[in-house]
Amino acid sequence: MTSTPKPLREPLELETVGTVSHYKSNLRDIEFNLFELFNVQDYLGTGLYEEMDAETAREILTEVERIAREDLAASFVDSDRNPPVFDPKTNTAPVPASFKKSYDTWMESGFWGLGLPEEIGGTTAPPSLVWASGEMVLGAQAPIWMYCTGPSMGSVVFKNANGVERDIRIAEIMVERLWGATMVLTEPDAGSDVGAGKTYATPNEDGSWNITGVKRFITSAESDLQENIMHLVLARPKGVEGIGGPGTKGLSLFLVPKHHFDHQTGELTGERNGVYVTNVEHKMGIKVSNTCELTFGDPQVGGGEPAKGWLLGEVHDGIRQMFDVIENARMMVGTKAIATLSTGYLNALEYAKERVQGADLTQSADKAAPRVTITHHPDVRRSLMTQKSFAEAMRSLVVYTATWQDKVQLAKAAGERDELAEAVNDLLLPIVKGYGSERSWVLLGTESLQTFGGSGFLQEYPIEQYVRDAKIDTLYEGTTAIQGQDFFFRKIVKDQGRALGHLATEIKSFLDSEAGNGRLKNERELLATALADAEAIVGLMINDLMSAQDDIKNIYKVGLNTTRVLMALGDVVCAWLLLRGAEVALAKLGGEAGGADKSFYEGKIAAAQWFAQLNLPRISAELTIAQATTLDVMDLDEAAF
Ligand code: ST9
Repeated sequence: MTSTPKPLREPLELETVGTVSHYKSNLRDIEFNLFELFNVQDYLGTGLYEEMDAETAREILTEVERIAREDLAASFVDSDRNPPVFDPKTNTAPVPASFKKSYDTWMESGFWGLGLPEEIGGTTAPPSLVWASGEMVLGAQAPIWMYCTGPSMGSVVFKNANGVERDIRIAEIMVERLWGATMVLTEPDAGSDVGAGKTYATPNEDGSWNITGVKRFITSAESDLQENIMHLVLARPKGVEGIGGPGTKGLSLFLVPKHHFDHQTGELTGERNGVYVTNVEHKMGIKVSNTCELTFGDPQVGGGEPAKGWLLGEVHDGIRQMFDVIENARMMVGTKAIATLSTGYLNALEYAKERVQGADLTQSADKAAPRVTITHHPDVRRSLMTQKSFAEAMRSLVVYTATWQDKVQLAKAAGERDELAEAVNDLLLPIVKGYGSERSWVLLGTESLQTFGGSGFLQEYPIEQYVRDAKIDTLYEGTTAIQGQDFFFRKIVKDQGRALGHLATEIKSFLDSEAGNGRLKNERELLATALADAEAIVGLMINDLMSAQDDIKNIYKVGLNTTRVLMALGDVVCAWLLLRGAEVALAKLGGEAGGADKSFYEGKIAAAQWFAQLNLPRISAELTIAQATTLDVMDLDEAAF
């Protein structure tokens, strides 16, 4: 007898969606990371986090999980099949009703305020809790998170207000009135190269500026979800001596509202500002997330009004200010990708446990042998364990990175700076974003979808949408190539290897320990070799960089290996985190763990061993490839490609 598990939803009735959720969370593993591996309870309930004890944090996670699975996931399919349609006459692109309902539920929950400063209406919470709960929102319906970032961008305005009362009040209004907000960097000819932007700003006598130009790929720049949208815009001051030079350092950050408002009360004045959405892109995935062309101050567009903006903090420090948004958004994109792989894996697992196909390989010669579920087949097991190990490794990576953000926040609350925590967080961010998105997108396609066989290609199951929705994660907020460059040039070389050195020391102390009571000996040895190989890749790249002082072309050799070193160190860090988790799991199994916990811990150990055995030996090959780097491909005539 053969069986095919029921498709997710059919028909796509709004009333029925939500009863079966596409989203499969892994709250058990999220809690494992927070409370068993990284022990955040040690600082919850005290000091800065006095109001946020471990019990409250667990309650929040449970409720966010429920909302994500039931309410946010409910609009996942409908908002993909019925995406917003841009109306060029009104410059609008309203979202579907199903999505609005999900959005309203999330805003009513108040959880969007987690981690924002209390001074502007937020709720103090450690970033580890914010990203742990964020994973579930991003896995269930990521565009909700993207549309609701007005308050968090308000916190960037607050942070950078530089004592300017007007801007502090604007930040408060953005939170009070739950406005939308956007990050506006990209232009048609300024993508990765933000410093090539041409949009310019000229000062007005009343202290405002007129912005002129066209921006592209602006997320959430139009919808009917909020009464107003505050655009955070990079533009180059023009005609003012001493500012507005070339490159990123000549950019300033302006607050440009969609509608004018009273800067004291926040009430809309009824006047439209001259910033209009002039196109909404047709995309491969996350279709409900409006990706807009945004035109500023064009007399031919809308009512032809000037686009008025206000300089943030009255300082011309735009790129640094914008990186407060970008860093958060890079963490968000990595977490989104990883969350999608996790639900992709859990959907594939559910399918594989039910799908009956073929005989067990040991009985393949017997054509009458009983058919078995595909979890019996070695290649399916290989695939499932690969998905599980990466999803869990990268979840650990996200939570681990966020615990460094906790340290930054705790130090700040104590009136200090934890420079090591800042540097380690900076080092880990391109791994979360670059490595996390690459591994997730590839595995969703090659393994999660593949587990479903031909059914994975159908829209009855969520995986094809996951694949479409996850591809963007390797592209926006800095492509993988940008992450690799950022990782090597800025986070390793500019940092003089301090953060990397700290991480390597932590990994080495794990290697020198008796972690795992003999059970992880082989994996510790694999990790030791992989760490040495990855360090050797860094070493040879630094040599190439030094030799570029004599022969500048050698910098190409570095550029040929920046993505390689990002991925190699991503594997090393992930293996280490999984093995640390396995050590905890072994200790629990040696104690009282039984029932579901026993299976959970056994799964943690198996995933760690699998990950180490499968991925770490490959880093020796990466070193060999890096050692063999030549300039041949750079010397090749373009015509030969
Ligand atoms: C996009 C939208 O893709 C995607 C959708 C997003 C969804 C919306 C949701 C958003 C949620 C966010 C909410 C926020 C809430 C926050 C909450 C907080 C609680 N780290 O090397 P240089 C700075 S948008 C920090 O010379 P180039 C630094 O100031 C489009 N700072 O660069 C530096 O000066 P210095 C995304 C960094 O050669 C200065 O930049 N687009 C970092 O001039 C100049 O540095 C991109 O991501 C860093 N890692 O320019 C652009 N790096 O050195 C990708 C640089 O003195 N391109 N700075 O400190 C790049 O990143 C380029 O490398 C480049 C190069 C533009 C920086």
